[in-house]
Order: sequence, then structure tokens, then C-alpha cells
Amino acid sequence: MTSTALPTTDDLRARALAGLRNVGVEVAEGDDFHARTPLTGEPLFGLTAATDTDVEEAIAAARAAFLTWRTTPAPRRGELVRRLGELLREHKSDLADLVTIEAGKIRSEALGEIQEMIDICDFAVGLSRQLYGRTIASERPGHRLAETWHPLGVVGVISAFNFPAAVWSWNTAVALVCGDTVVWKPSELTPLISLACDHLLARAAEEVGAPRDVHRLLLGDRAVGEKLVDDPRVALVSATGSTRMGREVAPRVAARFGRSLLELGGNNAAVVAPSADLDLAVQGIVFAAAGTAGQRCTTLRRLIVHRDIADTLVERLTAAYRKLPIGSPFEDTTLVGPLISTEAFTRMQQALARVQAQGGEILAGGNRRLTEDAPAAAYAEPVLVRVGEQSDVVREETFAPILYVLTYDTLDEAIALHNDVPQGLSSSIFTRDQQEAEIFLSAAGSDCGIANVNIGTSGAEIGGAFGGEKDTGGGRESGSDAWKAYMRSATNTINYSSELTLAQGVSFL
Ligand code: UN1
Repeated sequence: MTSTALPTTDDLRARALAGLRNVGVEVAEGDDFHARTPLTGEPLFGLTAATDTDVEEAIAAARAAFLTWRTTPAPRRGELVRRLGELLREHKSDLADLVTIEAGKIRSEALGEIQEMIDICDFAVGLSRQLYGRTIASERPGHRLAETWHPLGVVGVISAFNFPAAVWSWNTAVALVCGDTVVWKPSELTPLISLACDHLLARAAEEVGAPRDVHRLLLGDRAVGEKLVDDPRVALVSATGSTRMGREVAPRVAARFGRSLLELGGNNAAVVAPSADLDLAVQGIVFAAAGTAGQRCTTLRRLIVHRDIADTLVERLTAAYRKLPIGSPFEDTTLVGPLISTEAFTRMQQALARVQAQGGEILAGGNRRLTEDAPAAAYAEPVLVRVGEQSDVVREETFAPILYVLTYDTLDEAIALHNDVPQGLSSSIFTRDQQEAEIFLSAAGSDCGIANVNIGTSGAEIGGAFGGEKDTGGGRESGSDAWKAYMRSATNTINYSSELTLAQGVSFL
């Protein structure tokens, strides 16, 4: 199925400009790079990139703002984030439009992305009154030990195209209440939503009387990101993107003893056990694998199905895949919008060619659609591939809607297959057997940072910590106690006695 009528690039340009104007942004056109839309694959308008001097000035300004922000009481810092959350609510529709135009998300998912930002703002406002440290029993009489949490400094946020606004907000809302300031380098593919977010935060800052420079935006290519990575004034680099990018960022930040928080590639799998509720599993699987055109870090890429139900499940999934409405993400009926670029489609085809050469069989999908309406865009049918033996392609993340189906006989085998990839972000099991579910969630089960039961791998709520192990980089963002990565702790020993007692029973003098 194909949804009707793609908007033209002129329509999209007008809609983007209207959205930006409603938010309060007047775009200053430039000629360094183009804002583009994957809906037609064409450029919208030219923009100016940050120069070396701009980067230097932004880091210096954020550092100077930090010196006052760090001593602003945390609940007052929360007022800034509360105002940001209100502005996001007010402009939800326009912001979602920008996400659709630049990242290609269907309307419901684009609105979901803005909702995720609103949710993290609410969370961070609460957090601003809950930056708790512990009091620890001292071994010495008349002494108290305390753990105090302090702001860290400037946080450099490097974000990807696929969650162009939400991942920024996870970092920024939490960093701001923690007393840090932020310099943001978004993906070059999503400058417009970045301009809108920066503008709304600046407006919130002005309204609540916070320094403007608690946040600075730098548009540009990887050279801008590299400056953040190498600058000793940037205390924490929080980077989302490919494992290849993370491999460059981590050692460079470590070389100057900076901190990094990495959210890199995923290669997420779901185990489907014989007792699974297949109606629920089919829905969960199709959303996780084909939703967002397979371009979430949490996208379901591998299905590990028990041999007894494999044929039934595959048949049902094949039928569901054949019916997926692909087309304009602005159409209410569309479930699959475009890939970010034709290059992404080429990489998808290369992966499919390799898996077929290794004995894989394409069960549904894989064709390009709407090539006449939008030759520069890449509308791709989500693909279901049955893989015989686990081929090496299955161990790689291809940022496209490809779902590899593997089979298993015992739970041990399923878990071994599940964990036998370099990445460790998200995972799930569909089962009605509690013992199986608990084993999957146990230390001997999934090795991922996210492990679910009877839901897919994607669509995490902000209240939990988000991130993963191994090649996913080990970072944790968003909820739970992920905030601790944005602060430094100090251990205080307070002597309220009149004696100087040394620890460990040491005597001196
Ligand atoms: C990402 O793909 O980088 O769990 C983030 C999810 C979303 C966030 C994804 N809440 O799918």
C-alpha cells in the first residue's frame, strides 16, 4: 500500500518556515550547508555553519554562565526547565512538523518525540528538588560523613538525526537542573528543529531570568563536534551516534581526563517463546522493527523465534509487512515514512545482498517506493529476512528497517544467540512463562541496558535510565539516577568532636 500525494519541496519549505516563525525563529539563510527534507530528498534552504571563532566563543560563554549557574539553587534552576516544558507544550504541533520535515517521522511519532521532551522536563523539574546525597556512618566518634553532589561544568551534547530533539532534551533538561551549562552540536541533517529548541530555551531563560548562555547551539559538521571533544573546558561530552563515532570520541575525551557519556549503536533482538501471545507479539514486533522506518537506536533488528512457532509467526509477520502503508509521513494512514537519505537505502540494499549471499531469504519487502514522485527520496519497504545460520551481517547494525529472523530450540540457545553481537542496547522476550521471563531478565539473561517482557525493544519511557553495554558505549541518559553523570560528588568528613581521631586506628603525634 502507498499513501497518496507527497508534499512538494515548496510546500515543505513553506511549512517549515511557518513552523519556525510560530515558534519565534526567523531563519537567516546562509550558504555553508542546506537544511534538507527526506520527504523529497531535496534541499529546503541554505544555512550558516559555526566558525572556529563561534565555537570558541560559545564554549567560553557557556563556561562563564556556568560560574553563576552552578550556585543558583537547584529548585530555581528547575524553574527554567519548567518554563521550557510549558513552551514545548504550547508549540508541540509546530515542533512535530519540523521533526517530520527533517527526520521523516510520521505525525504520531513526531508528536511522541515532543511528548518525550515534555516528559523529561517534568522529570527534571522534580529532580531539581531531589539531587540527593547520602549521609554515611563514620567509624570515628563525633564525626559525620556526607556525600555532596556538585555541578560538573559545560556539557557538550552531540546528537543524531533520528531523535533530533528528544535526545537533546534528555541531556539538556537534566544537565541544567544539575547546574551545568550546555553547548549543543546537533546532526547536520536536522538544523531546523535545533534552531527551534535553542530559541525556546533562550526564551525560557529570558523569562525566568536565567543567563542566556546556559545553552548555546552550534550548527556545523564534525569539525565542530571535534572541537567540543578536545576542549578541556567541556567537562562532559554526551554523544549519540554510531559505534564508529564513539570509538573516536571516547579515547580523545579520556586523553584529557574528560568524561564521556555514549549512546551508540544497537542491534536489538526479541526472543519469541512458544507460549507467547502472538497477537501481542506481532503488534510489538512490527512497531519495533518497521516503526520510524527502522531508524531508532532501539529498533528491533533480530527476531529469535522458537522453532515450533516460527512458521506461524513468520506467516503472520509477512502478512502484516505486506500491508504496511508507506508514504508521506504527514498522511494519517501512513505508518512508514522515508529513510533519511538515498545513501541509507543503498546501505540497506548492500546488507540485503550480503545476507542473501549467506543463505538468507527475503520473505517480504525490500523494494523502493515512490521513485517517480520523489526520485531523490528513499521510501523503502520494511524487510523481513529469514536467516539460516547466523551470518555476520546479522551482527552489524544497518540503520534501516531490516528484521532478521533466526530460530532456536532451547532458551539457553536463544539467550546465547541474543547476546552474540557486539552491541548491547535493548532487548525483549515475548512469553507467558514467568520462569522464562525471569531468566531472560536475570544476570544470566540479556546483556543489554534495556530488557523488556511482552513489549518490543523500542519506545522506552523517560523515567528509566536509557543506554546500553558493549559497543553501545555504556552510557545512561534520561531517568532514574542517570543525573549522576552530569554532576561530581564530593565526600565530606565533618568532625564535630573536640578530638582529632585518625581513621584506620592510626596514631600520630
Ligand atoms: C534513539 O533512538 O536514539 O526508546 C532514542 C526509544 C525512544 C528513544 C530512542 N524513547 O525508542
